[in-house]
Amino acid sequence: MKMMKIGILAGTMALAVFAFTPASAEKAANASMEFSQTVATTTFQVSGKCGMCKNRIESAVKELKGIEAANWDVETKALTVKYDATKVKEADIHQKVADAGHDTQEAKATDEVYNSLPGCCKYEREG
Ligand SMILES: [Cu+2]
Repeated sequence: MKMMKIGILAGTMALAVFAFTPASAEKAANASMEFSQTVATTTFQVSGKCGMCKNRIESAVKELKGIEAANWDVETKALTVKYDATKVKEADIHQKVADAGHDTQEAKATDEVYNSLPGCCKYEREG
């Protein structure tokens, strides 16, 4: 008798899960639609010199949450980042780049980090 009760209970629970699945799937779809609408793009200048700088800058930025794409141009020194504005702020991206050793207009690398860069990466600093 006890076993039968458990069987019925399990059956009811399975039915309940099944019944709620379509609704939550719809919720998830709505959530991902909202997600795609929050993607922002920013471009700003980042000091650097070579391909090693490019790797360092881009990998640092990609360590942040919510980054969709990051590309730094060696010639123009322009960093373009596609990011989810609900997960990461533009100021965080500047800070992350500075923490990796590269100055931006809004965040400066510490002398310690700058000095630890390989010789080929030591860009001219303002001031
Ligand atoms: Cu470099």
